[in-house]
Amino acid sequence: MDSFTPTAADRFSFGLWTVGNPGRDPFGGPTRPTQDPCHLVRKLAECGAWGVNLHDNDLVPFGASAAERDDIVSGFKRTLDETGIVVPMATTNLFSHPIFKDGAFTSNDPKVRAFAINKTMDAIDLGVELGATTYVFWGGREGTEADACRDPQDAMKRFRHAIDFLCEYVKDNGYDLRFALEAKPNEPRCDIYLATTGHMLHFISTLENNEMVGVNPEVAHEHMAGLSFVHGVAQAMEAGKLFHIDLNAQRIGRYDQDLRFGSEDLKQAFLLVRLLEGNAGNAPYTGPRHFDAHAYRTEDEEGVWDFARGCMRTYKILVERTRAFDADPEVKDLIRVPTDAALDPVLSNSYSAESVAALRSMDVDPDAIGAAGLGYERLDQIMCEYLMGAR
Ligand code: GLT
Ligand code: MN
Ligand code: MN
Repeated sequence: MDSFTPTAADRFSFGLWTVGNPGRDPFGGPTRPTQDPCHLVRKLAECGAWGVNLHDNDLVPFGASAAERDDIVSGFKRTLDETGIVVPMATTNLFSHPIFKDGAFTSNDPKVRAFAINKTMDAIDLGVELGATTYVFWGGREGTEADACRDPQDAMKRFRHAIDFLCEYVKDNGYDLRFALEAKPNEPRCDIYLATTGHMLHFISTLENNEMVGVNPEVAHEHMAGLSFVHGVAQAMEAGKLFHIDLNAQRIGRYDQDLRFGSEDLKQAFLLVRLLEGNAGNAPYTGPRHFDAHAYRTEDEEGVWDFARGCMRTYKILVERTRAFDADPEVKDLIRVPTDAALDPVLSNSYSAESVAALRSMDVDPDAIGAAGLGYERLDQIMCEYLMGAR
């Protein structure tokens, strides 16, 4: 036990599909046994996690009878009660069964779309029964290889219809549940619709019940596209739309690696934790810290728990490191924002004749400003030194 040992107050969660991943990949079968969900919950509790998330079929197999479902769910609920582990988020598996091979909500076939909406209503009921207040939509199969198969505009319309319909389902049932849409650029499809968090944010603004829909950005998914995850998350936070987050690690330009949090691109992880914790004076993110990551295929069960503890420990170490960075007087000095009594009101108030006059008569020397250094080399080096433990 040390100050980096996780507690329930940290609100760390894992998916059943993450710590339960048996190490299968496209080139080989499992390298470790499939674990019972109740066993995974007990082990998560032992490791200091607070929550567990699930797809409908992580718990209840596809095609199970109502009696089988109820039996499984009551056993799972008993384990949740015994361990104190909560279910903050739930989602639907709309990607494994062959019926979804060409998408779920965006499929050309009305039978597939209807099946997907119906499956999601059942999975929402399950999630709510287990206590979930966030519902994630990851459209893994909502995309194409042979792009001439449908007009992508129709895909947007169908996806919108499904989300609008399901928002009404939630309201109709009086559920306390918000939706979080998760973007991914590709894999398993050649191209997936709504490829980035930015695409999702605009799509949400077109929904009938847009106040109950936000985003669930994933580190790996934005990095696959070579984008800044921190900028995407910040845009979502600024819009009041960061409802959930999938933490993991990923090298740019590769398949979806879903690696242990912080194990690649530590600098981005540092900046992300700094943003989520609100160290730079911004409003912090208050939702669950969810790890959507997998242990290496090389690991046995013990390695899976090393992986889970590693995700949480790295997050907590980065909380401490980022706080130290922001408390450093030299850093404070380097990031101090200059003020200007005449121009600050002009730049924060809306358009007026006075503002135009103030801009027309401003006292700005472009050459002097252009010639002055900003000290960002020093700033970034200090950040690297905090990361390396040299400061
Ligand atoms: C799947 C995917 C993840 C999503 C999960 C939720 S399922 O593992 O790779 O990114 O968050 O559906
Ligand atoms: Mn994810
Ligand atoms: Mn991923």
